[in-house]
Amino acid sequence: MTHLASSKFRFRSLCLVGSLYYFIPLSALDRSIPVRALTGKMTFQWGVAGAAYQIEGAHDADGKARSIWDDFCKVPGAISDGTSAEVACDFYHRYEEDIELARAAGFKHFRMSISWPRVIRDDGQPNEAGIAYYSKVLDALEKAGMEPCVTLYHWDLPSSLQTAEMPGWMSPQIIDKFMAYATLCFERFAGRVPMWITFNEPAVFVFGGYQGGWNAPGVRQSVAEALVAVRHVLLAHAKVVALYRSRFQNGDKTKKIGITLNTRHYKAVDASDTAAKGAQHMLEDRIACWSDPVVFGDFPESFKATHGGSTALGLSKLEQEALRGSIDFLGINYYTTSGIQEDSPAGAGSAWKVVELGEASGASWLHSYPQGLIELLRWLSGRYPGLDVVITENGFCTPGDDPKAVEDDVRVRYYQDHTNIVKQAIDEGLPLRGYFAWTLLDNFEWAGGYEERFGMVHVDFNDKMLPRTVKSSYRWWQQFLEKS
Ligand code: PNW
Repeated sequence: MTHLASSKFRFRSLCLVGSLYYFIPLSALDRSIPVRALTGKMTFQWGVAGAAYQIEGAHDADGKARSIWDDFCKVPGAISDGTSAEVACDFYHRYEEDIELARAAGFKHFRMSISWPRVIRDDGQPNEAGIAYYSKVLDALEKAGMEPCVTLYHWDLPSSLQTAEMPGWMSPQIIDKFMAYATLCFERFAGRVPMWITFNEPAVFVFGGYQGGWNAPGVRQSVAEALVAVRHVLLAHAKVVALYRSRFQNGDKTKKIGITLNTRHYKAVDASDTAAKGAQHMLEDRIACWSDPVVFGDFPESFKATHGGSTALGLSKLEQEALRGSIDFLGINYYTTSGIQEDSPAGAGSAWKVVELGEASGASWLHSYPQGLIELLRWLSGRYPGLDVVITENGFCTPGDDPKAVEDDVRVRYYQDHTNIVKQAIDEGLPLRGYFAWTLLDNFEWAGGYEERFGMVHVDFNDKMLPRTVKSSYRWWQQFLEKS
């Protein structure tokens, strides 16, 4: 295994780097800003989620331009099993049968992403063939009675925007590029898409792509440098939401736009003050650093203090105004929880460490800890009263070579436990509006290649025909959704 090979694992373990934080006092945030709860009356959404790059394949079909992930897969050691997503599940050619699988499971909502380099050519002109493909996918969803939730950016930046002159999300020019791309998507698809997500997991593609280098484009630099990309992502989000609201949403409460964050709960596992403060610190450092700006218009004080003096985090009044209230719902991807435990050198009383909780999976970072989900939802609702939350991903990983791949009882149990928590959260009155399972098909798991399976449908990647076989978890969903 080369240095980059365990990239995904290293991202997750980076979360542990510096786990011996010292408590930084919090200063009060402005909680007076009303959040826009647009979805209050909607029925609960049960859906299944996926992302273009992980399933589509057809990497150069019909005029598709290259993406930074196409390039990254060519870097020796970047992907743990040396594979790529050139073919993946070939969803591009098989979307009809796969959408039928999702429909037959009983899902009424389908989260997908648009591949930017598929719909815009490197010369900036629309790629009509790529646009036609998404149009057909939306038609198929409509026919199947499923409502689309579309993510604009699930990590596959066009390679032409990641060059020496134009370093991707590090460049301020990316904001206008993203606006042009979003404008095209809204113009072509907004009439058929009631739910949009600007970004999927900005923390992962910013810190994985522009700091640790374990995600595309594989740039390694300091956290302080990567904060410039954090800033650009947030400003691009605000601009695109303003565009959507003024030209496409027009006050229609059935249309929504939000952002999706990678979350985990950070739970104090002893009664010490240190653990409680450590957990709060991590929740702000990893989650509120994105959600505070899009709700309140600024970063948490603790985050600013951690990165003391970073000019990238200084937002002007205008920028704060643009960001404040710039989501109709908060998307959270929830998979796991980390425990926070006091770890004091004798007498110091202020250091803590991260410990693992729950049942292990086929991915080192993912331990099943369902209780953490409701605790995180409570924390969010305390910090952002009335803000609608949608779980945009939740799922479990089994190893690529698992001999019991199709009888995936562990995944059944994971879904059972987490949907129980979802029901409990609804009963408790938490503003949880939807849940999307990750994911329909086994697929290309980024730097983990095909060694990690998250699907409720097995795909045999060793067979050229890529046969699909439903797993026990798929049948479990079928029964569950029939009753819901
Ligand atoms: C998500 N964590 O990433 C992505 O949105 C998907 O594309 C991916 O396939 C899925 O999870 C499974 O890995 C995550 O550290 C990254 O808790 C990090 C975490 C969770 C999810």
